[in-house]
Amino acid sequence: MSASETSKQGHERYDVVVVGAGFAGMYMLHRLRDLGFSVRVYEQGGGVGGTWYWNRYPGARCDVESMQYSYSFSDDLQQEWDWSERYAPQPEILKYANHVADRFGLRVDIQFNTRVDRAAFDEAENIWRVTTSDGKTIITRFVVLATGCLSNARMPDINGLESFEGPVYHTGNWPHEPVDFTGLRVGLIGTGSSGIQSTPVIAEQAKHLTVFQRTANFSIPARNAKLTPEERQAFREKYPEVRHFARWEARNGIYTELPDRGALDDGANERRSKYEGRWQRGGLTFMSVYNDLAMSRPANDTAAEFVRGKIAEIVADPKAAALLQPRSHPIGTKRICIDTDYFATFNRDNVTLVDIKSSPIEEILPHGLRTATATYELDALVLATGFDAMTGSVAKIDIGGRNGVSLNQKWSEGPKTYLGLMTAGFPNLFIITGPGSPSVLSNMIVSIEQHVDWIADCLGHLRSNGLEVMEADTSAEEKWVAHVNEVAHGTLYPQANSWYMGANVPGKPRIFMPYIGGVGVYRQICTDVAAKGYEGFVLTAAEQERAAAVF
Ligand code: N01
Repeated sequence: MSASETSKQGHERYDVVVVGAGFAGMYMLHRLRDLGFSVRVYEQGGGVGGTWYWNRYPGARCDVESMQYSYSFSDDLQQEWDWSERYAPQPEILKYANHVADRFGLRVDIQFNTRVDRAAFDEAENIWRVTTSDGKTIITRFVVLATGCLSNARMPDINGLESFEGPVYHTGNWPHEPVDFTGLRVGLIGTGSSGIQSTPVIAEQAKHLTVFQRTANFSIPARNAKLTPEERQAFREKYPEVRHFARWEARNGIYTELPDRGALDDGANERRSKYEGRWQRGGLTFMSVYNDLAMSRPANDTAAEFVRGKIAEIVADPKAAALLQPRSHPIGTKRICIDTDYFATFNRDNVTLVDIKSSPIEEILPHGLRTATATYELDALVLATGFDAMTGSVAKIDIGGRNGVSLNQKWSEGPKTYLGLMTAGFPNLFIITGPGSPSVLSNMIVSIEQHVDWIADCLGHLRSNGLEVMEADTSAEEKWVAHVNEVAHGTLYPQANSWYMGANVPGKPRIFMPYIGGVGVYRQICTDVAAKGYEGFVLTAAEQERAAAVF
């Protein structure tokens, strides 16, 4: 257990406060404790697991294969844990998170059911004062925000929502008790990953399911299956290669073959057969069949057209098929969805697709919903309407930096960071997988481990060199923000109204938030920055008389 101290005013005092006990917060705690820092983690949920603690909706699974969506920091851990399926269901991922917490004795340093409401930097003392929902003020030298990118569920702004008399569920904040839709007429709003995963499962149970679609989305079959002991073993044996590849070679942190050509380098038959192969294989690697799908519209169109053709083959009703064919954005520029029988679900007699683009929802009624052209009787509502992504959970904390400037003020025109790790004016405040880092464009655990290791090494460096304050340099930050922007605008991504762009939240600045340069390139940049004495950061020595008491 980490040692903590108590200040003269009676406040608990730690070297590091970590906000959030998801995969990032847990590993951060583990690393820092091993280095001998005193650490306290505050978690608003009642358990570990972060996004996997909250997102319990029917059909919730990870879209990265389970053998890869797992920690790599402990070989014992990756050798001993048995994933049951190619894509682990949410309860199994949560079980894994709990196993990690127990195996590494993490719980003792995590305070659950406690929100961090405020963090204010004291410039005179070079400390942070952190205020929690249980009314305490904690003093700490460093704060690490491990608050997650998709953890602030967004309620849609629809007239009359509060008047609905049946149960209303948000996929991102699902009850812990079982939800039974048997015999009910269910309305589901939203057709992103969450809506696409939950639709087939709810359709199996509900008397009738009406899916209200504003924007059609591209989705690839998961081809989920049980993992055999032989498959698991084969994967375990090649873990060194898999993990190395995921960290350094793959742009998105996922082990797969690297494409050696663009889509138009193959003739139509060859191209179709490659897309077919990936479609049959299933999963996110559909997008890495060619190396230019994210860059060239003509190349991208070939993949998009292939998927639209598949939808037309699967969905029996031509009108429904046409509505389900995405045409608003290039494929992959919104997070591609991975499904099990999503499109086929619209062939069921108890499922109706309603286009709310041409006929928007006007209001929710006590027992249903009215669009511009029809009224639907409903007993339960499912909102799969997404998140205030990447910045939403950070924005909920009142964070005050130098000169009394709040982080929300600083980021009012969009998040600005140096390497996604720190933001100028907020010393000793680190962000894990923040805006400006590959984050949500990657296998999150690969990016989480890279950030945690970098931050842990960095705090070790500060301690061994008697350094008290670390801060992003404003001009390094400006250059990085410009670089992130430039790289994004060299791709097709900004063409979509995606949550990557903040476009799903009215009033949110339109900025492409994650760094799209690839996890390997980014890792090298971070490694080089550290090797050059944390170039682009300002590091300040502890005052002589305080130096001994810093840690
Ligand atoms: O959210 P989304 P999500 N009226 O923002 C619609 C990860 N994830 O929870 O596109 C009507 O993608 C909105 O319509 P539109 C993954 O990274 C991963 O599904 O704005 N509709 C859209 O259809 C994913 O990308 C996994 O026109 C409204 C939907 O709601 C991210 O989380 C599983 C509306 C929101 O889609 C977010 O996915 C789940 C309104 N007022 C999530 N407001 C896996 O690992 C919003 N919509 C598999």
